Amino acid sequence: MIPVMGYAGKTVAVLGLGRSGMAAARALGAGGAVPVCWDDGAEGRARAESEGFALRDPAGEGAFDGVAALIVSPGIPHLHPEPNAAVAAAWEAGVPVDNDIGLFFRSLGHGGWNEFDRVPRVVAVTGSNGKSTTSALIHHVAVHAGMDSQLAGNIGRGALDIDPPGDGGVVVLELSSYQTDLARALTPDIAVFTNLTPDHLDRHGGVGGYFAAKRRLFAEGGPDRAVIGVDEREGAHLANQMAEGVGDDRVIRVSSERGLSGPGWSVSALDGRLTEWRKGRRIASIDLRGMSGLPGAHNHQNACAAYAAARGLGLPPRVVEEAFGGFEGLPHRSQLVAVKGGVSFVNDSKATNARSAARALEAFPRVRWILGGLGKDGGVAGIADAMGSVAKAYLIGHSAREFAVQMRGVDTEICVTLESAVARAAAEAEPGDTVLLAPAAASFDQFPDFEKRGERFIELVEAL
Ligand code: UMA
Ligand code: ADP
Repeated sequence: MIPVMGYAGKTVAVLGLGRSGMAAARALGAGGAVPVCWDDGAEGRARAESEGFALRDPAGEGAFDGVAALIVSPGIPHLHPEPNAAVAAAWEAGVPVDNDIGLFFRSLGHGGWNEFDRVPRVVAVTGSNGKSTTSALIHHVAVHAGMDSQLAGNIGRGALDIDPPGDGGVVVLELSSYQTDLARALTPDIAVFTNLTPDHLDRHGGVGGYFAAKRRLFAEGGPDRAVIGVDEREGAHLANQMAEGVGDDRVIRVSSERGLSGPGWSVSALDGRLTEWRKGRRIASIDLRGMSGLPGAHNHQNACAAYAAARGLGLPPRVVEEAFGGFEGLPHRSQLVAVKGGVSFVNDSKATNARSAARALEAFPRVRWILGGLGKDGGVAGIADAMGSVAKAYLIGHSAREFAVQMRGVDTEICVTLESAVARAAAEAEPGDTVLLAPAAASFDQFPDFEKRGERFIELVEAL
């Protein structure tokens, strides 16, 4: 755990008692602060009480008297669509609002760092898609290279939960827009922006607010190295603003759509061949096509970003290449579950928005596509161009009919449940086909979360 600095002897309110809130309460306590906790759900409150934390309803009369800060969990709205009542009360009382990521950055560089030969470094990864894969890949490469690396943040483990990094240690943090929007300190050594497509727009008041939240990672003086995906205009704009001039290699530009070169620093992968250019010279290249843990152009983009971050950490190209070869991918992201009778079954349950599902479709030549759930704004209408590989679509969940109407020219069948969709797709699949779960929708209408949806898919495939 990273003890929180700067609040010793002070009372700090913690709102939300899930993974990040509980980690924050413990870390505040370890740093000598007095956390007073609240969760709008009884389960969260019981969790805090069982660990001996005091409860205080922040919406109550005088709740912020003597309180130094309010720490808010990422899942709790702090601005849009409506601020949580406790956040609005903190504004009224003039109490600073922060989150566990802000606490992490303000607390990390203390302790015995003066004695270290090599100061620990933080790599922070944000973007709309590919954050978890890119973060996990950077961590995997760092571990392979013998570095003492820890992985945390939006990937499931609270940032304050990690062990204090030692001499030469590395922390890889995956950060969502909810986290970067609110943190009062954001000072990574290497910041990575994978890409930008609309998501979570209700929480950010539209795409402008969403981009503004993500780009906060690159503000405040800027990181030592900025790794930026430039395939969308937001990334191209950000890279341009971060660089002092054409040869400024504090910015590493990344693309999976075109080959980059020139006087700056870039990493691109056209048709699966990753190439690094720096100061007008080609430095290295890696063939990504045979790497089973990194299938498809979207994973080549992730590989480029991870490669650039690893180079920013000072690792040689051949060490990164070796590590890539041993990367098995993450569960629920282009995960090969089984090959039966020449048919591949792939679990991409994490494809919860249309753009990520489109990328998954493009990674396979002939697809029997299982999709549906709780669709997002616009459904799948915007990704018609990516449906060329679809032999047939099997629709499930709340959005099944809406999606079917949007898929003109594609053979569709409303299956309603995942069970029926897997059975139908398996029965109709021919050798060479891929049965792909890439829902383009959230899971909450039929499953507790995307992980349970993916696990059920695996069970059904195994039972075939
Ligand atoms: N709660 C309230 N009031 C509200 C809403 C929620 O009190 O109005 C309480 C709930 O009752 C619950 C707690 O807040 O007890 C949950 O907080 P949370 O939703 O922030 O969840 P945590 O368990 O703290 O997990 C969070 C991240 N969750 C979200 O951002 C939604 C986790 O990312 C992250 O791994 C974890 O912190 C540790 O850093 C998950 C996620 O789904 C993987 N992220 C989203 C995504 O990837 O799309 C952004
Ligand atoms: P995130 O953490 O940003 O949600 P993940 O690495 O968990 O990203 O991948 C989520 C889904 O997004 C994957 O299942 C895959 O379908 C898709 N995906 C992964 N990387 C990319 C990328 N670079 N661009 C677009 N889609 C991607």
